[in-house]
Amino acid sequence: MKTRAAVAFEAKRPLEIVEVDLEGPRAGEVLIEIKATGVCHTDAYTLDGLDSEGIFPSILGHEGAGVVVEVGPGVTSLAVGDHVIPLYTPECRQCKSCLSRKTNLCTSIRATQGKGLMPDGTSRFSYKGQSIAHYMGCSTFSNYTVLPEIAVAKIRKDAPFDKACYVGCGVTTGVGAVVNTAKVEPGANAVVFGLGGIGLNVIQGLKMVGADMIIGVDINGDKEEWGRRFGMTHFLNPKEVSDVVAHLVELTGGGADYTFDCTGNTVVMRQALEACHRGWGESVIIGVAEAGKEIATRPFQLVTGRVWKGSAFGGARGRTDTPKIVDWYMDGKIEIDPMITHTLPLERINEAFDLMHEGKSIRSVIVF
Ligand code: NAD
Ligand code: AHE
Ligand code: ZN
Repeated sequence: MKTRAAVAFEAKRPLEIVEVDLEGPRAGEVLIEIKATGVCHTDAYTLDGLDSEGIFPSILGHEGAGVVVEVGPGVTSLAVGDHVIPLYTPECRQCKSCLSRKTNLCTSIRATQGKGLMPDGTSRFSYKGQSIAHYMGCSTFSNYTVLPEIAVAKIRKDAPFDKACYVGCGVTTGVGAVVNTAKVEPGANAVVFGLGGIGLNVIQGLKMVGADMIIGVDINGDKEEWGRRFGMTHFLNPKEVSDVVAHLVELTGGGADYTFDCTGNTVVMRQALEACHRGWGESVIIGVAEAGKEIATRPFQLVTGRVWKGSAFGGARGRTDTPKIVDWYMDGKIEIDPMITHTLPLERINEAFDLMHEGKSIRSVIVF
């Protein structure tokens, strides 16, 4: 079939809206009509050529929601008409990682996914006879896309697509980092670095679990109002203090119980670790750093009890947990609507990237 898609032909070049060819689902795969997709900073990072796994040409996008329109042979858990969220972190429930119960990082199809291919080693997308790579196993910047059944979460039918799509990455990543990765307890104090589409979800997760002091840090002063809207109690603009770590240690009476990096900046990651309380403070890295960047700190920081952790997709097991997060939204436990600052048609998708880079959006959602 033909489908309209925003194609990343080359790094650092705007996406082009073209009609691409899409092959139907093979065994264990489903065809999904994408109804809406968010634009995450990770899409921008790959488009900007900063991703060591970046492949061009490809169809980016990994924060979608849509409807199953065709199922391939052997598919048992999904049916035509199901409302779904594509998962860049699948959940096969059979691999070593899934069975370990220690991680959400299902490894069953990670190798082909990282190469922009379906599990059988081929792409379903092409343009003028040239193969186009899938992205993070999702390619939600296409009106139709194909995914393996194990990488699709079935959600309730009354959830609006243009909000539910955000659960496909940003909401789950932020709230999940608090609930699943850090397991923050009521009364804890926490610092969140970077108040964008992810950081604000960390803040609302902290509020939800009853954190006491919730400090937001951002170089964009406009983000203070946004943070306070979702439960932030204190704000710090690093441009206004000489020593960010010393300031935060002082403010928290010795250091934070939990810190979260939602910037992808390795200097900030170090600050986040060092702003943790001696003996027990835990720092969770969520931000994705540019290819070639490395983190550093004095080992003494860890010897004296601070803990450095990472979190991918909020530690969520996609097929099991995302439907529950959609329920939390529908039941009013978490908010999504105010964070979606811009809703645009596919033809205007490059504006979503501009708005993000200019710090003018929290989340832009593309509707088909
Ligand atoms: P965003 O652009 O919406 O927000 C980033 C925020 O960080 C902005 O408010 C910006 O002003 C702020 N910032 C930038 N540099 C800063 C600095 N030096 N100090 C303080 N604040 C600073 O991006 P987003 O969509 O929220 O994504 C944030 C990061 O999380 C990205 O690196 C993205 O790739 C990553 N991410 C990771 C996962 C995961 O599973 N680990 C999932 C989604 C996104
Ligand atoms: N490809 C990059 C790593 C990118 C990365 O860390 N991705 C996160 C999700 S970001 C969503 O917005 C993730 O889930 N990582 C786990 C995984 O298996 O990719 C690189 O550095 O090569
Ligand atoms: Zn994302």
